[in-house]
Amino acid sequence: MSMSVAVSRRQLETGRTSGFDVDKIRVEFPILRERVHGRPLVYLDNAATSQKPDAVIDATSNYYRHTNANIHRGVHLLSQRATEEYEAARGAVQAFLNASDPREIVFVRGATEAINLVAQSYGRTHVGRGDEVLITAMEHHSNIVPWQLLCEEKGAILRVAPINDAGELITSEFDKLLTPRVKIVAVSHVSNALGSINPVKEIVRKAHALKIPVLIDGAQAAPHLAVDVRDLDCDFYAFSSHKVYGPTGIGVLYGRAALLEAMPPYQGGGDMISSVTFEKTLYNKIPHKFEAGTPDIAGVIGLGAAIAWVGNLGIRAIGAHEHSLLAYATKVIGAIPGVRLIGTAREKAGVLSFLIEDIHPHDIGTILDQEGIAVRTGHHCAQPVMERFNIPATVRASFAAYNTLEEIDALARGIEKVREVLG
Ligand code: 7TS
Repeated sequence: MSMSVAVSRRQLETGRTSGFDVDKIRVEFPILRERVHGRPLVYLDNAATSQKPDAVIDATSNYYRHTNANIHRGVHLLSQRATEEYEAARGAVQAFLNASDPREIVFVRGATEAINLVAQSYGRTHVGRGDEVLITAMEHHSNIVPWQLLCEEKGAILRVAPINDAGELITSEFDKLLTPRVKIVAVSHVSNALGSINPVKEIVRKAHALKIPVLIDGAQAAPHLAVDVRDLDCDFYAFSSHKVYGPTGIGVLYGRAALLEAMPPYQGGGDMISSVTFEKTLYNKIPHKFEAGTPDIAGVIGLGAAIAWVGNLGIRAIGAHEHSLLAYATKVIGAIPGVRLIGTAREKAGVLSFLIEDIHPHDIGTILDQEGIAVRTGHHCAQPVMERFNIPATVRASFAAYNTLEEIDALARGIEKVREVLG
């Protein structure tokens, strides 16, 4: 019953099908047929998590129906089959990121765990008293707190490169903070609260000139952009399956092989060892050294199916579709009297954050929900971004492959309703 997830890099970028037919795509997502408060669901909370196509739901349930066994340890057929499917998904992720070696793909719980892994394993080895860790002012809490924990433990200093009023990184300020005291740079590829795309390739180039490694938090980029870790030349790249049409509970850390090999394990347990005695334990090879215990096998197989699904359409076609949604939403929503857009960077992906007059975003979200429209309201786990703009929260609409221009019109009507009721 194993489903092939083999997918080439070229296909991932350009797709297998010609023409992007959003109506056909929508049929593949059973949840889009749900009704919410008696209305058709308009799901615009994709930056929080995307919905899942049949291909992913089926891959996960087929694993439990036909394959379920533990991996890397059984001689029996099911275990071998499970191991093959698990490792095939690693190959799919390798193609998705254009990594040169499957050993550079570590399965973790999500972007959050990937960043914690690097902070704890690489960070604790290389960051000492008085050293610095450099991040930006637009990071998600997941790319702030792990570094704060590290800095607190080590007596190191967290430096934060500021952003301008459009929500763009001020690169001249970043450059000033990038000194030999910095032992690692950790920066988001795309901001979840603002949608800004960071010039990550440039950042890597500048950091490498000082021999400083760079971690890219790609949680909001992987669903929208063709990510090429070799072209970016980054040292670490983190993303979550659940934002790329895959299951929850699984994610990826890409790490340059030489770095992963030199790093100590993050967690101890089964599968990450080659031999154990009470005197001395020898660790397994990468990536297994970082995959202690029974992993989320179904999740990994589901992620492989999600990447194959993305490959069918091509990430460039998905990104282009979302870009037209964002452009349309920026024009239509931005033109509504009283609406203030938060995050107007020249380079953006996937996200429209806004406020309406001085109405609290939570109230806006509640009224939109009554209309069947799902958006996120709040600080989006990026409280420093809210502080930068001196606001408590925003309303955030965020887009995926299956969203339509009609759904943006529905959002615009919902906003008019909010203004009628609360304006
Ligand atoms: N980094 C960024 C930029 C994110 O947007 C998120 C999640 C994470 C890291 C953490 O990912 P996780 O899968 O490990 O939780 N962002 C959001 C969001 O914007 N709304 O809900 C989760």
